[in-house]
Amino acid sequence: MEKSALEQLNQAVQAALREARATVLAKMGTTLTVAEKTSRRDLVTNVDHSNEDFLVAQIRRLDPQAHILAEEGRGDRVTTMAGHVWIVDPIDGTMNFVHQRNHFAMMIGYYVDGQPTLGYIYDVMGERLYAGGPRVGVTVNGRPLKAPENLDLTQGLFGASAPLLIENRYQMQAIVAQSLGPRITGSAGIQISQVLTGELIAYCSYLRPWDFAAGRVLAESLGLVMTQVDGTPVNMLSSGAVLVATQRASRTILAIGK
Ligand code: 2AM
Ligand code: CA
Ligand code: CA
Ligand code: CA
Repeated sequence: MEKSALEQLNQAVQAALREARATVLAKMGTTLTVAEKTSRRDLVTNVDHSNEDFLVAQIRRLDPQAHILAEEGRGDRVTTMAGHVWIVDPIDGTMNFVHQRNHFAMMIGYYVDGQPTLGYIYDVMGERLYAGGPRVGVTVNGRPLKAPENLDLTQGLFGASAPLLIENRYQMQAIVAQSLGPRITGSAGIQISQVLTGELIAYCSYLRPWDFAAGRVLAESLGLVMTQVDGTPVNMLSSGAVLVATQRASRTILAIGK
């Protein structure tokens, strides 16, 4: 794709996300319909559904060749990364959305023949839209975002996930012990955005494709590293324990986890 076409697409997706934010804010003033998916800790609301409907329709309008993988099932059955693949999480941090009315995000990742191309993390209440990709650069609310400093694990706060830390999977307690301390927000999108800005040195959690697709595009565009916690590459079509970190922290963490 021509760079100018990609830049135009980037602006159009950001406009769609701003429109989605306004609708979500309006719906937060009404009574939410909340349902359990697999457990009492795994929720979905009418806003997850309606926002996914909206985002999927916008993507189809902008890219008639889109294959869409969306968390709540509004998209297509995507079995290959060939062609134009869009990966959508309409509300990331639904538990926070329901119980805090804060600390949740919308996420979209766009891959062309498997190549990270555009990514979006929208911190709705913080009103921060992280957007871009390797060819167009990364912005926050339209202003260029500088790559975070390449600090090591001992020099930063560690974005953890409660289950991995409590169950001490992948030596998580030893990893956290070397950092300046753990932080747990309950939204992969918010925590990955904090790695993009350098507020966190790393983030590690068991995630599904829509939890990490957008973050991978943005992280790699800023010189950060996203792999599985065993050091193998992430697979965009399956779940895994995913680590996103500065290059130095990634090396240190992968060595501890071995
Ligand atoms: P979600 O809100 O879009 O489901 C903390 O729960 C983080 O892990 C959130 O980003 C959440 O995304 C994600 N997550 C992934 N799988 C989950 C599950 N089975 N239950 C709850 N959260 C899950
Ligand atoms: Ca969910
Ligand atoms: Ca999610
Ligand atoms: Ca979600």
